[in-house]
Amino acid sequence: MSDTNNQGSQSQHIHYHDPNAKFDPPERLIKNAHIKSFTQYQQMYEQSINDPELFWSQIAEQFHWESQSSGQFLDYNFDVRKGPIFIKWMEGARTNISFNMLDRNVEKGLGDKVAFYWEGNDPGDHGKITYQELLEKVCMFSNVLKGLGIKKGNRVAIYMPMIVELVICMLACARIGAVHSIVFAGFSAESLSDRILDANCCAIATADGVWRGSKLLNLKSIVDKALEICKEKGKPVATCIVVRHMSVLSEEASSDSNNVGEAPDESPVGKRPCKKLKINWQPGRDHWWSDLMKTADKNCDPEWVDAEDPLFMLYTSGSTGKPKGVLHTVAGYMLYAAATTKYVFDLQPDDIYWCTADIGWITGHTYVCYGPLGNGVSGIIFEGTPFYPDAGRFWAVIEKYKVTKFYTAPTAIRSLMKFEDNFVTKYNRSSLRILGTVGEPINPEAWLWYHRVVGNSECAIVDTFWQTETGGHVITPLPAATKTKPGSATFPFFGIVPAILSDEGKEITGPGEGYLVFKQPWPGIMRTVFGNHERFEITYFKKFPGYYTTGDGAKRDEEGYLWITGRIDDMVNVSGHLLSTAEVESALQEHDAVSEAASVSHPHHIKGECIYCFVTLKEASHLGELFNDELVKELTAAVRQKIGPFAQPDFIQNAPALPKTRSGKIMRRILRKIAVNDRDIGDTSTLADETVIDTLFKLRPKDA
Ligand code: 6R9
Repeated sequence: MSDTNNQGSQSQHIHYHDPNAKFDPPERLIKNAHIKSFTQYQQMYEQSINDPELFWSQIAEQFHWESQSSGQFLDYNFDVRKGPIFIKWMEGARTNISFNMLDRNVEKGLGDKVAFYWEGNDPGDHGKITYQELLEKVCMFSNVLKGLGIKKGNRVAIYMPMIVELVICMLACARIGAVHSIVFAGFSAESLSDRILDANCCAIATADGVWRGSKLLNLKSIVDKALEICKEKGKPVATCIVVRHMSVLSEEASSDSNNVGEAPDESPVGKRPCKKLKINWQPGRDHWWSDLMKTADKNCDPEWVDAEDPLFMLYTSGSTGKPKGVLHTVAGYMLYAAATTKYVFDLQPDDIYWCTADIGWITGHTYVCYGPLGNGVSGIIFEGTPFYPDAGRFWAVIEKYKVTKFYTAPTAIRSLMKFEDNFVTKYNRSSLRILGTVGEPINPEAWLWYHRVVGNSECAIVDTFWQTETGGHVITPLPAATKTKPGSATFPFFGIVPAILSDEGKEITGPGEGYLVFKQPWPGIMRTVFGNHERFEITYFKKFPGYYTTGDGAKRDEEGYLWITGRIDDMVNVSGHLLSTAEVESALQEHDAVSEAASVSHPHHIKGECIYCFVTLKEASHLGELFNDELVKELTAAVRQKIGPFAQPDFIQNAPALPKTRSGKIMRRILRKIAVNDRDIGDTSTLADETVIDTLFKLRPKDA
C-alpha cells in the first residue's frame, strides 16, 4: 500500500470525533431513576446472570399468574451437539398477556389513564383511548373473533395501518390464545400472501386504506390480491375483517361492490379523514369491523394459556431469501418486554412515551404495544411519517403531547439532520428526558446531532441493539447509570451474556473484534422458526455450537464497551484487514456535505476485496449538490484519516438515494450487485422504492 502519510487534503469540512469521549448520565434523571448508578447496574447484572430464576421470578411477581408452575423455572439446551435446541421459561404456569396489559392495570386504578394517544397522518387528526376503554374494546373484539370460529392456537394475519384497532386486534388475539402474525402494511400482495400461506392463517384483519404522507394506499385491494393468491394455491382464507378507516362510499364504489352497506363510524379514537376509496367486497368472507362490534359483548374472560404457548409470529428476512416466521411465546416475552421498557426508558408514572416504529416491525410489537402497556404508561400511536407535512413533524408531535421518552431509528435521524436545525428548535422539547435509537449502528455524527439539537444536550441517549429474534433490547445503556460513547450500544441488559468469537469460534476476552454471540437464554429469545425448527437451529446455533449467533459483528474496546459493527456479511476484508462497512460509512458521514453513506465489499485483483461507497449528499449542503472529483478526494482522505490508509475506498459514487427496506435498513446486498454492475439483483420485494436501483446503475463511476 502506498502513500500512508498523505494528510494534505484534510478539509475544514470534516469534524473528527474522539471515540473515547464519554457522556455522563444527565444529573436530573438520577434521583428518581430505577437504576441510579453503574455500580447498581453491575450488581443487578451479576444477580441476573448468576441466578436467573431469582432475578426473573421477582419481575414475574408484578404480573398475574392464574396458576403457578410446579416444574423448572428455566429449562433449555443451547448446544446442537447435545440434542435439539429448546428454551422454556416458566413452563406449566398459566397466564394471559392481555389480562396483564389491561385488566391488571385497571384493577390497579389506571382505568382512566390514557393508554394511547393516537396521532393521525394529518396533524389535527387525533384521539385517545384509556386503559378501561381499551379493555372494553379488546373484550368486544375477542368475542367477535370467537364468534367467527377463531380458536386458541389459530393464526390471524393483521395488515393494518398505525391505528388503535391494530392494538385492539393484537390484544384480542392474545386474549383468546390465538397467534397474531402482523405483516407491515407496506408489503406487496405477494409478500403478504407468502406470509399468510406459511403461517396458515385462518383470518386477516385490515383497513380500507391509509394515507402515508401524501400517498394513498388502498390496503383492502392489496389484501384482496393476496387472498386471491392464497385461494389459487388451495388455501383460501375464510375471514377478512375490515376497519373503516377512511372511505366514504361514493355512489360509484357502492354500485359495483354489493353488500358494502353504510358502515357507521365507530372508531374508538378521533375523527378520520374522509376520502373516497373504491373497495371491493366479497360477501361471506368480508366483514366490516364496526358491524361485527355493534353486537359484541363487552365482557370476555381471558383464555388462560401456558407460559410457553405461542403469542405471536413475525417474519424477518433471511439470508437465503425466504422470510422466517420468528415465534415468540407468552410469558418470557411479556417479562422481557416489560423489563426492558421499564429500565431502558426508565419509565415513570407520568411519562408520555413515544416510539415511532410501525407495529408491523418487532420494535413496534415490543416498544409501542406490549412493553409500555405492561408498565401502565401512556404511549403514542403515530400513523404519519417524519416528513409530512414537513420535516418538523416529529418535533411538533413531541411539543403537542409533551413527550418525555422518544425512540426512533438512525435512518430517520440522519434524514432529518439534512434540514436546518430550526425545524427542530422552533418546537418546545423541554419535556424530553430520554432519546432512544434502534435498527442500525448509529454513526457518532448522527448521535451527536440527536443529543445536541434534539435533546438540547440534556437528555440521555440510549442506543439499543437487538433483533426480531431477541424480543427486546440485549445490548443497551441504562439512561441514569451508563456513561455513553456515541456509536456504542455499551453493555448487556440483565440476563444477557455476550461473547465475541473469532472465526475459529474462540472467545475473545478483552479488547477485540469478531462475531457477536450470546451464551445463555433470556426470557425474550425466540423459540423457533414457525414450521421449521431445523432452520432455527441452523441459522442461530450451528455455526458456533453452544452459542446463539446474532449474525452481527461487534468490537469490545479497552473499557469493555461494545460497538456493533454491522452484519457479519457486511464485513470487508481488504488485504487481510477486516473492516466493517459501518466504520467506513461513519467516516464518510463526518463530512459536512454527506447526508448518508453506504459501503460494500467489491472484488479486487490484488487486495482481495476493496471498498465501494455510495454517498448521498445533503440537499442544503453549502458545497452545493455538486458531486465532483474534488469531493471524492476529500471523502477518500476522510476515510484514510479516520480508519487508516488500508481502508481507503477504491470507488465512491453519487447516490441521490439508497435502496432501503420499508423499515429503513439499507439493502447492502443490492448495493453489492450495483458495485459489480450485475443486473441480476434478485428479490426486491422488501425494497421501499425500486426506482433508486436504475439511477444507481446509471451513476456508476466509469472506471468501476
Ligand atoms: C430491533 C431490530 C436486527 C438487526 C441486527 C443489527 C441491526 C438493530 C442496532 C443494530 C447496531 C443497533 N441493529 N439495532 N445495529 N446498533 N442499536 O431492528 O430488529 O429488524 O430484526 O433487525 O438490526 O444488524 O441484527 P430487526
